[in-house]
Amino acid sequence: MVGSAIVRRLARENCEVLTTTRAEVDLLDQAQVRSWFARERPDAVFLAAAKVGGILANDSLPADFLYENLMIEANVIEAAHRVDVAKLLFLGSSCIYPKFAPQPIPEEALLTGPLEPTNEWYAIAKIAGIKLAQAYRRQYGRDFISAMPTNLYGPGDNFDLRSSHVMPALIRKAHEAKLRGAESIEMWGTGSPRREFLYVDDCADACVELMIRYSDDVHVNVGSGEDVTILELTRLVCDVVGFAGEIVHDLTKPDGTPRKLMSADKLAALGWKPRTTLEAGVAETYRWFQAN
Ligand code: GFB
Repeated sequence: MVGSAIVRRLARENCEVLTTTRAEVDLLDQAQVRSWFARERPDAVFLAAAKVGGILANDSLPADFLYENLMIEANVIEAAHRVDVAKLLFLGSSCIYPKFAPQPIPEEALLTGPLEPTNEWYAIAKIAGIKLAQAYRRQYGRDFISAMPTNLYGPGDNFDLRSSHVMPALIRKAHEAKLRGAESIEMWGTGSPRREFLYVDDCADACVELMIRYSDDVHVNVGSGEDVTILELTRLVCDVVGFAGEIVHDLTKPDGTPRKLMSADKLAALGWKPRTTLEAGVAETYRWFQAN
């Protein structure tokens, strides 16, 4: 989802875009990654590839989330260093921050407290990615930087109800309930956790800005600066989809972290802000879902 959005955004830049498929290069395989980099010799790298998923996938596949993300980061960052890549942007996640971090969360909150248990495996891998970028900066003078996006959504998202994040799950559930003429849809948990959402094309735009203009040790939060409760989000999705039934709770599913609104100050100081409202982004994502 993020990689495709970055490719769409790069169409407006004067550059040649190099991509590859999972079938051609398995990022878990060090030899394949090194030979791709040695052959293609990119000037700049957006490292958006990752093993990702929603709260249930994170909670039930800890080994996959930790191992695969560590391998992808280590293989790509070391390969980029070996062929003298001039700039690399690593993408992390807002779940790197402590479960009870001050809100809105400043970049400095990293490693100041215990993580949210449902996604600590993924978070540890992403923290290692930030540290890899910093370490190659420090030891080898590489211009490797990191961005921490909030919960992203948009075209190309995963709509599988077991492994997806909340946004695509709700869009699919509301759509199918509407078609079936169902009386209700199920929302996991209490609905009270707050989440910050960013449309993926806005995230891609921020990534390109950072790639061109930012060069520092400290990672940069990439968010919208606003959050909503999961219940508010569920109501919004139902409105956009046109489902007027009831919302019922599935309290056997976890809530996860109570709130993770990131401070948008650092990115705002660089002159960047998102363009897409939550309403417009959900509507666009629903159009994509129906078409695909
Ligand atoms: O998006 P989500 O799966 O992940 O869930 P996190 C966010 C909230 O939505 C949780 C609730 O409180 C869920 O219980 N929710 C309600 C639902 N209905 C649903 C549903 O049908 N499906 C899903 N998936 N959730 C992830 C992390 O945390 O956020 C990752 O696990 C990553 O590591 C990602 O950081 C950005 O926001 O809780």
